[in-house]
Amino acid sequence: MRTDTTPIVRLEDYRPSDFLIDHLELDVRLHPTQTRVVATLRMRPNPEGRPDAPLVLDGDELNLKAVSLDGRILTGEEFDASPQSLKIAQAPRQPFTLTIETEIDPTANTKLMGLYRSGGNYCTQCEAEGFRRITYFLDRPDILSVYTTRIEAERSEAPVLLGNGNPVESGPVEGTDRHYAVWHDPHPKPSYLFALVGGSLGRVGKTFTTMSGRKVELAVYVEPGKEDRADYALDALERSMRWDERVFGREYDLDVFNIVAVSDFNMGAMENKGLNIFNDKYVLASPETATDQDYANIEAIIAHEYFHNWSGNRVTCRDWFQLCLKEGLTVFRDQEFSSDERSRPVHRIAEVKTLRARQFLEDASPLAHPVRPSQYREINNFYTATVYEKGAEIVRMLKTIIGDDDFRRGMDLYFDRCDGTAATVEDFLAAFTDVTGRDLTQFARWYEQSGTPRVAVKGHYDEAAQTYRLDFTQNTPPTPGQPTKEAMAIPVALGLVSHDGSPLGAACDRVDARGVFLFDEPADSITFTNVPALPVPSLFRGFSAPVKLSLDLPNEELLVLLRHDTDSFNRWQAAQTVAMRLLAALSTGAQKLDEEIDAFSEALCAFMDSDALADPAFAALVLTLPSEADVAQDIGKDVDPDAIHRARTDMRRRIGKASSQRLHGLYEALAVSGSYSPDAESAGRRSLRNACLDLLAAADRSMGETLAVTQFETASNMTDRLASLSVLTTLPGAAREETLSRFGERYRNEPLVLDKWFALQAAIPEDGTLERVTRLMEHPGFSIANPNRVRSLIGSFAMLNQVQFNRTDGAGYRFLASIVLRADALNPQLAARLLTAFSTWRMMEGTRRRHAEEALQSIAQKPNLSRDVGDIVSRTLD
Ligand code: 0A1
Ligand code: ZN
Repeated sequence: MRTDTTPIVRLEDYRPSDFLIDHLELDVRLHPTQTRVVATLRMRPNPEGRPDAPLVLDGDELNLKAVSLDGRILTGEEFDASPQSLKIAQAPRQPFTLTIETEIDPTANTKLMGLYRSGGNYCTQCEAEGFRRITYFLDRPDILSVYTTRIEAERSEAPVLLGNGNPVESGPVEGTDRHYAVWHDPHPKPSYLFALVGGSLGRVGKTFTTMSGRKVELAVYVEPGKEDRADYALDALERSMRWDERVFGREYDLDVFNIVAVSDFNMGAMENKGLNIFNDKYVLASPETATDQDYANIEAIIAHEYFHNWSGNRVTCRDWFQLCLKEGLTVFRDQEFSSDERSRPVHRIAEVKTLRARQFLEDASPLAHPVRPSQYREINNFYTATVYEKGAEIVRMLKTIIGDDDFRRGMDLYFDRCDGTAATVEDFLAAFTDVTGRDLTQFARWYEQSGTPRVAVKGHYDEAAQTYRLDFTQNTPPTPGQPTKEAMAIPVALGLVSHDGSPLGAACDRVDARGVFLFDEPADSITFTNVPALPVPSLFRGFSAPVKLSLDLPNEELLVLLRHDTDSFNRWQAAQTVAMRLLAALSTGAQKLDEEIDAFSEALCAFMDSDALADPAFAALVLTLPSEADVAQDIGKDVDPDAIHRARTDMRRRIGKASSQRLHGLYEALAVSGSYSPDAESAGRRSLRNACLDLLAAADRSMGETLAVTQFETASNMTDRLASLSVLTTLPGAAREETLSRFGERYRNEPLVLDKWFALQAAIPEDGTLERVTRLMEHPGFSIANPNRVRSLIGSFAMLNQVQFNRTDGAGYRFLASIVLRADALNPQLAARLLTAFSTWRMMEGTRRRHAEEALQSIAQKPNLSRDVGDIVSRTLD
């Protein structure tokens, strides 16, 4: 095992900074390899800091040129500088001005942190600790400063110069080909929210009038020539701003709001104050190049970054342990926005699918950690599904427990009270305690305790007494560093459903007016009275808590829920539970399931007859079986991905055969003519039609091939074209290869479309895919330096291709290990994220487990690993 020697940062060691920086003036002269940064810091000792502490500023790979204090250049004896820090032992005990000049090389910056170049443009990424790669600073989120930034560049190289806040002045630099722009951001902010952009960019914009009547200039900047692909993002921004005013009473607070799309970016996007920087994948959309899912993602991420203006920027985090304070809350806010803009139940199902696929997986893996971790080696490794998605579930549960009105009152109090501060999870919860008078101490465990709670429920009907009792127990499995667990406060939204769907007059005094029972003991029972016949319990409606439920109900009763529950989430869940039972049983060798599979197929047929056309998006979800990865997670140990793949293919075939007439009927009925629109309803029809195509192809390969090729040829938009190509990837043969190559040729100059093409091929569950992926790495459109390309080709292979990544000969694992090492030399964050594909290794059967361990060890033993990769590999092996 690798012993990691990088220091551990602990929450319990937090102490306020010894110095404060009230104002920062930055003068940045952009140059491809020798950018000069002059930072003028107006500082003072922090009254809450230590009185005689030295001043130690953070740096990362910096090249110091000069430093002066109150206008006097310091001599070498007066400070101690390295690329990693700048230390002044005898800093003044009263306000002072420190001026620091550094030189940086944005072209050589392949980590994409700090100032770097993307497609010839200059841009920055400072969260979490990138600002220290621009200048020496107290690079921690509780240092809030007012920033004034002057940016200067060659006019031909960077005609557009953008910074945080409002534009103040701009003009030529006399006697040169250079020009400059000055930006001032009046809102004190932490350094991680700093940004600048310089480059040649196209612009789309509009004016927005806020709720109090102020005018704001909105703009989206993209690669010149792609302006028409930015309209949807601009529209989503305007809708987000309106929604935040209406639903949370939050108004925007600057004269401009700029979004810039760049093609090299480690994450989805970044909420820098007034200057959001986006991965272009989440900005650019046209019917020809983007799918319905892309449009939905753009809308959600534009909203997410905008909502950070309050949840993250106006109220920021005291330290990085509080990351969920801004991320969980902001994910919750963007989920609510998308639910309001689209179909709430359909969106909820999509959220839960992601939560289970990513967060439940993480929580059951060696990388499990609390929503608020108590320690870290590398903070970049904590931008996780747990912090984001489970963090959002906590906010949702809080709202479920206290109700909509108190939730809004609590949010208002939190924003008002903490505005302009760097806050903690305790500050957040205190606002809700103060408006409701509720003690949230036990609820706060959701932030501290990792692992997914298991809730087991048993129902007992007493015919004579006409009562129905539900017995609940809960337990949370051990996770790294947490061998024992306490009971959680779990909101259970529930109801009883009769076998024929007729209303039941049952009542239970433990269930509140919103239909919620708060289950906060290790075990508890509740009893419904006035229950005339054996009911079917519908538990965790709307997925009211992020737990795993085990409920002793036969399949027939679950299928009653599919037919009659008033809660859409649980209708979908019922079908999924039955499908999962069948898939898990088939994968682990059960033979005699014909009757059960037939009964399930019949229920799906009945569902299609009654519901499919009424809500196509929902129907598409019901008709989609749990993924192979979901089944693997459900089985949990000694997993054989080949057996799971066979089981799922077989189930799809049988369901497809049993319902082929209906599927055909729907496929025909759902054909849309006319021009493409990305709205949720049209997207829903396309998703159902494509789900039908998938099942039809599973049932009859040659018919599937004909339909898919025809759809590919006649498609008027990327959603339908890609869906047909995706179906074809499941059908080996000449048609597949030919269609793939036509697609690759057609979009050879469209990197974001090539990403889809890479991803589809990397996920082909057949021998030969590893060789195909290796070949595609030589494609002119691929680059190991670009995160989108790497994630599409290598990430899809490792995360989506259960069968080929987990090859029994270990070649998939060795391949990933070699790529992780190559990527680590360029971009450690990217490498560390790829490496998380190994987090499932312990649940594999023995041969695969041994190969995976060897591959992990081969990484762990390499010298000079980045802190990012070193941290993930050591925790994965622990
Ligand atoms: N705060 C951003 C996520 C983000 C985090 C780190 C980054 O550095 C590479 C970039 C973006 C968000 O939640 O959208
Ligand atoms: Zn965020």
